[in-house]
Amino acid sequence: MTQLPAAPGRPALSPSAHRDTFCRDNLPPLEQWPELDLGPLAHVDRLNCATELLTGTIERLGADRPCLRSPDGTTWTYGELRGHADRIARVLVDELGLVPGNRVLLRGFNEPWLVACWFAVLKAGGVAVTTMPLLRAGELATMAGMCRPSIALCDSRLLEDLERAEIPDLTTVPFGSTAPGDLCVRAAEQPDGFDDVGTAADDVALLAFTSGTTGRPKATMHFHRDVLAIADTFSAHVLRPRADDVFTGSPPIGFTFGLGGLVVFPLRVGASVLLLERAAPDQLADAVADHGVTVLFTAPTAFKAILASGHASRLAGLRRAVSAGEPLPESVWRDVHEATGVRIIDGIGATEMLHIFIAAADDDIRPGTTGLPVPGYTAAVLDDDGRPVPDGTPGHLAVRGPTGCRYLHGDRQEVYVRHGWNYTGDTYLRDSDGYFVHQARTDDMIVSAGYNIAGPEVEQALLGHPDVLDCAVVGAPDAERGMVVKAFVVLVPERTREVTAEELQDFVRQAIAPYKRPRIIEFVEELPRTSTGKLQRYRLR
Ligand code: 3UK
Repeated sequence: MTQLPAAPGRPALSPSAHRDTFCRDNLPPLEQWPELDLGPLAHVDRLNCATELLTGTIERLGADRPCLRSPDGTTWTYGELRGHADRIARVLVDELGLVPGNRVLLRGFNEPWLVACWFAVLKAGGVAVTTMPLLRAGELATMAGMCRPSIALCDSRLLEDLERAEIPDLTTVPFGSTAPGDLCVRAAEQPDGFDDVGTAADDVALLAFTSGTTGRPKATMHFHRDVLAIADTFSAHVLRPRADDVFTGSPPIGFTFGLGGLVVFPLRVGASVLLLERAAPDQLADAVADHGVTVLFTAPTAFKAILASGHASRLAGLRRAVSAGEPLPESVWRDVHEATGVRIIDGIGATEMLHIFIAAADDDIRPGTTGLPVPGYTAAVLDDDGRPVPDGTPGHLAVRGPTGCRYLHGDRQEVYVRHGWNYTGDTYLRDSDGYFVHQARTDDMIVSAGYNIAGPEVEQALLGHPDVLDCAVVGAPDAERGMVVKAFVVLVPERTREVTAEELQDFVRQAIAPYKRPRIIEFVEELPRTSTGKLQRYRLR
């Protein structure tokens, strides 16, 4: 076991429960970690987040509460979920030979068995590597090459791509069917109960891959402690869910936005979750209306699409709606508010930070800003040398708190972590009231004839036009100006009149400084997005 020395803000690691030392062996060197402000978790030495989220909640609130729901009416109580997870953990350990520290690749839709598998892996001291159903053989092979799983638990409907990935030394067990050999069948034959492995608070619990809007995935490493830290910061202080809430949302559990919003936050407080295998915007709106959902997690594009299809009123029963992944245009916030009375909580999060670190709810919300640092986190806007810039000036967003960036093998760690801060890669400004205002991904800033133009500001202006459904603004090379602003525009399908590029240019010129208007406009049917729903601006460039 590697014991690393302490430094200010970087406590020494506790003795690991992992017999397979792959994760500790491949942590970035301690001096390259961000500074951590652990808060109340600083003194916790042993911790298994699965024990806390299941047994901890059951001890406080009882085992009979509804926990996981499916649209077909299936409901598992907390006790049932723990029972399934215990029996799967027994299969993992007794039949598949899992030892603590082994990575287990999980592949499935958002549905109860995937969640049971995730808990089983953590109970057994394994490291969960949850992947998204949309990923194909090549991507799965790349990920497996990086994190070297020995076992894969895969939805029986999604086996094909995993098999085509031909991952060496991998035992794959399908789940979700009644076929002989299926994990669910094998688990049903196991006795009840399982003794959770007493992991260290700083043993790695999960490896999460970044969305890779530029196509190169990186694996981030998060501890058992971190899983609880996101519940005890963003969720406890900003979201403030109640035990009677019903959560749902669109992000895959393989994306940490979905893991937090659809597993960790509800289970920390004894709430229930409606898990949707398919959550296109209209299905999402219907699910909210039909199942009494009170807390929704999704991305800005889904809110846009729900508004465009005229179904926003289906969201009126929500107590909370969270938007993350991309900037939430102010017009979308206002339109949703007007149509439903719901005040969307915008929050910026990142895979490297595990979840959201700047956000605002209720009366703290200022539409058009992301909000304030989540209690437990500190945020700053810094210049290229790591010095704070004056309020109102754009610069690099830097954050720190109880969670932070640790790339597997320390690969490109020095790009994200500098001067003890996590640099998210976003250009932000802080206004005079301390609110953080998103400008653009730093790589997406457009420099045209000496002006700095933030693509998302132009996108917001375009979205104000009633016939614009979606758009993306990038810099296109230009001999005279260096770069010019170019917009890709998706028009509302059921528009009644012709829309020209000139009309949209004039419209933008009325809303923001004329030099920011798109000089080139291309009408397209749809925009390229990643499996986590993010615009791939680099593909448009
Ligand atoms: C961008 C936002 C403006 C921003 C994520 C919530 O998106 C998540 O993680 P990723 O690693 O991407 C991180 C980057 O996405 N971004 C996210 N939220 C916002 N930009 N406003 C926002 N509200 O560029 C950030 O650096 O895919 C989000 C929770 C967990 C997550 N992993």
